[in-house]
Amino acid sequence: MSLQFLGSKRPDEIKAKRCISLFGAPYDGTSSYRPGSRFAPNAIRAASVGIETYSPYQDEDIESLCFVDDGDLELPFGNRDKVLDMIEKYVSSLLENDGIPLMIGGEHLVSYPAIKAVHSVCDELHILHLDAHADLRDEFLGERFSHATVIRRVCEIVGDKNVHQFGIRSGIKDEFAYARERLGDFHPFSLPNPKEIVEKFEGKDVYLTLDVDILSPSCLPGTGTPEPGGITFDQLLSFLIGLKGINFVGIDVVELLPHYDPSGVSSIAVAKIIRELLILACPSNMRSDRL
Ligand SMILES: [Mn+2]
Repeated sequence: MSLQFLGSKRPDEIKAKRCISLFGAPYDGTSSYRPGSRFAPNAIRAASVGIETYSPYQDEDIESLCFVDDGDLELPFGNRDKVLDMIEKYVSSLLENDGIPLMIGGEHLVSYPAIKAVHSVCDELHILHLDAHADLRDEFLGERFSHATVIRRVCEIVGDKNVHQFGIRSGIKDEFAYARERLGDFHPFSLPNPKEIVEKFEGKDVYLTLDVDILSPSCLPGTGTPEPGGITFDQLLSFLIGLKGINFVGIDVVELLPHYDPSGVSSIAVAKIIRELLILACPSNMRSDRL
């Protein structure tokens, strides 16, 4: 039996059509510094058995949620365009069944096709981008599609004003200027009060893209481009839990490199964040009484 995320069901075990689909997009082909995020999805699944299905933070058990672990996409590592196309088509197929995608990267470029697919079924889509890096370069090493340019490409899909960046502490001067002048929100270094975010996005469709390097490397050393400084695990967790009430139409969690943390704590930290995100994103009609 292959690895499965804690408390998840397999697609054939669930009657309801509409559910959260957790799946892995193990691609790290454009990683500019250290590759290895392709190993993240299964490392997170393996680490998830070390935590509980019950969240004392939100007083809810993920076993009561309608969510499936769809496994990993089988991606051709050497063919970036085909990888992006496969992810986009896969996310579109989930959306056709009214599902909510929860994608585990992989590097950050995997967010681009997922957001493209989600945007195509929304009138207006807002992106909450949590990261240490702005990822707003127009190109990197001559490439327009890279994990260092991904949010710039996302801006071209959803519009600059619908992109909202939080926790950013690294980038070139032009990226910071772009973010300050053009994005809907730019809140560098730390996270805002989540109440303000909930008020602002109430009733709107929101996609959350979480690069785990937003955390201080002292909490999460297992990442490709660690950036000293940053927030603590508790700060991230209380911000995310504070977003309760937002309509999440898609989520991704990217850039974990499990092998750079021999203690394994980075993978456990991400598994715990995903448990909380599942509860956060699960609408009331995807709870156990409707399974
Ligand atoms: Mn980053």
